[in-house]
Amino acid sequence: MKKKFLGRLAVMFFLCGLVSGADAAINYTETWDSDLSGWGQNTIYTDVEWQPVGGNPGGFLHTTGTGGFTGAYTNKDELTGNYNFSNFIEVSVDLFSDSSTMPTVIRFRYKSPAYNGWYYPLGDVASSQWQTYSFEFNPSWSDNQAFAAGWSTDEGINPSYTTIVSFSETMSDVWSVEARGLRSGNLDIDNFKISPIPIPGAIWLFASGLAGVIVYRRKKQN
Ligand SMILES: [Ca+2]
Repeated sequence: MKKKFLGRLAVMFFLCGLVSGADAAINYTETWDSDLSGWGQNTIYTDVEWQPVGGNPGGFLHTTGTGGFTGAYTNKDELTGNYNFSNFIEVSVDLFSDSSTMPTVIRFRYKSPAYNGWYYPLGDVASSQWQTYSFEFNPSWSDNQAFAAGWSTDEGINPSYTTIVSFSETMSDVWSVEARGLRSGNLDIDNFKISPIPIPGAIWLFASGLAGVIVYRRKKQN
């Protein structure tokens, strides 16, 4: 009986480990309230300035492009690497285009600057006010699942670019994250957030149920 109890205890500790493991996957949130915070120009024709006020709220990134694109990118540790480990599944960002509407994508490059990676089109960013754009994904999707969810690649548009890398390969080795405006002009960026899978309620229920069983068994023994 004691062996059984210890076995159950081991299972419970294992489950607690799972829960805290999921808990360890944390949100990344960029508010730009003090500086550029590791983000910079996404093309050599883009100018990225940190502005202390006028964001949503506080500081924000003000980008101005003249070469047919604008926006900013980062390859900070928190946003790169294997998304299967970090469990990232959702992106949210506040955008504002102060000239006129700006078609914008969020792009994830694979491995190095030599690869274009995959991007998700957010549509035309509004010119009248800050607006939140968000989308969900699964790092293990097949290419067809990613395409069906609205994702795209530059290679799909121009086959002369570098070798096509699958969506899941890209998400297993992300080199950079970028908010890219698809024409010259202004794109302002604030509150970039990427979130992991929330702790499934079922794990909590199962763990607490198991704890209940153990308590019951112990009482029965006494
Ligand atoms: Ca801000």
